[in-house]
Amino acid sequence: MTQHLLDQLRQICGAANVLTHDDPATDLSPWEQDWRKRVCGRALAVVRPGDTAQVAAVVKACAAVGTSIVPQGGNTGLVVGGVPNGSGSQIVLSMTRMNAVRAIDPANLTITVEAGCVLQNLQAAAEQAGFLFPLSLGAEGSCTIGGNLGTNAGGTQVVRYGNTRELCLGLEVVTAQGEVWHGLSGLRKDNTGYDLRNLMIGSEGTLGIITAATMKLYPLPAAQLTAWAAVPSMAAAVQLLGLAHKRLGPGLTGFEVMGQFALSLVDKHYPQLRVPLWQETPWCVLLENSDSESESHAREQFEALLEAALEQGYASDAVVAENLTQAKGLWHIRESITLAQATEGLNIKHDISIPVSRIPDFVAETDALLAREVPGVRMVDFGHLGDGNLHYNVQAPEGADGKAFLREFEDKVNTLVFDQVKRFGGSISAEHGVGEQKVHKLPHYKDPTALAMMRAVKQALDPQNLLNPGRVLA
Ligand code: FAD
Ligand code: 2HG
Ligand code: ZN
Repeated sequence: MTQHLLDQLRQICGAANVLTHDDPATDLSPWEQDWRKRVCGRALAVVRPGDTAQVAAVVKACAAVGTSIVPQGGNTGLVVGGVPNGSGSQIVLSMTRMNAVRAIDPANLTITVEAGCVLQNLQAAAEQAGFLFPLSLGAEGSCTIGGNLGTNAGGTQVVRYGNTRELCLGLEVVTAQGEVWHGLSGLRKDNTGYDLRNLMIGSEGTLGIITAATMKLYPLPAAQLTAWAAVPSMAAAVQLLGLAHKRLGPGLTGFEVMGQFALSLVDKHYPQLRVPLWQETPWCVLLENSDSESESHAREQFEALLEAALEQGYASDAVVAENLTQAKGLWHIRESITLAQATEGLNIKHDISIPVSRIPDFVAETDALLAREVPGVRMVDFGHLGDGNLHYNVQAPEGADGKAFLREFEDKVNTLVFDQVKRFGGSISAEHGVGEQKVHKLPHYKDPTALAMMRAVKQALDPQNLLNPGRVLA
């Protein structure tokens, strides 16, 4: 039966696009190993369709024999959602061959792309046409728009433009039955029933396979300035955020916070990046001001904001990048924290959200709790403060064995942090999703009625449990 399925898949996609372990020269680990190297699954085959009709035919062939499918884009996900389990019986449906830009509609301010389009290529296509596609994250050189939609990715521009969901106007989706939903409308208003688009977004490949999307475009700003500020406390960072909202309005397009230990890791592993100000302050903040008028207008506004912040004690020092190269350098430091942390060793990641106003108390209380319960633990705190979204990450004590630390403490740390998140009215995942990593935690923290509705939706759309089983819902 397996051989028959593989033959069918080869007929649909071409033999070169169905990779299996039978060929000893083919290494499937790039599709089987997750980015964080937490899990290495085993696939029956990696299938690489070239168009939507092929995706639909693959799903029909798999559904006929009950073979489950793991959709995969750039495989940069951080919660074990896009790699196969260890059974050797799942198909990885790699979308990266479907990477075309199908259309740009300048008057409608939209771009329609296939799901496997790499985010950076989508940004470049928009820019070439004279527009901004604002979704931006550290993995943009390899993550795909299909994966961004699958996870409802956030990134560093959410404070102004919203998550991937807010940037999407239409989807083309292959259902679990292998039917195609043609939903690439590009409409900003459509009240003809249930919002299936938003249901698919963030469903992590468990409800349908996204094959293409129509995304919003924005005018390119006339100027974009970046500043780096040293702030004396998390409370001061929150006050600085309020001031930036007030002074810059919609010009505030980025507001990131970075703790001293997180920056010390960048300094340790990438000294050539020259992290500014970190040694003299517990927190640094990265701000971005996008201006539709001119660079001089942006600079004037930005410098006035920073002066006021210094006067009011919300910042103790600050620098504004002089040019684009300097600005890129500052953003590169911020985006290097994940890699620096990985180089330091295995760690526990959190992508929590809390109302911004409560973050200073959350951090103070939870830091103290963890220090008490897990002696020597090192906190790698950073993230999208403008969205109330923190990467409240936990590194093993200096010199400890990472694997042993995870074995002993991962569940305990997660429970301590998630209980605190619940107490503070937050969410246990604001960005990376549930995947396999949080699937057993979700029932403890999600409203039970919401969870029951999620199960009913899954049962209705994918009754055979073919699409990414064991992810999001156990
Ligand atoms: P994959 O990892 O391949 O898949 C992710 C999930 O989406 C899986 O569940 C998969 O089944 C599903 N999926 C993939 N393609 C499809 C499709 N076509 N249809 C349906 N489901 C699909 N995330 C953020 O939100 N913000 C950040 O700032 C951020 N920064 C990152 C920085 C680094 C260095 C790294 C390594 C990761 C970062 N991430 C961030 C996480 C990751 O990049 C995002 O989750 C991204 O959206 C995943 O895209 P991908 O194409 O790699 O998807
Ligand atoms: C980021 O904001 C990503 O850089 C990754 O969401 C966060 O490494 C992390 O924990
Ligand atoms: Zn993030």
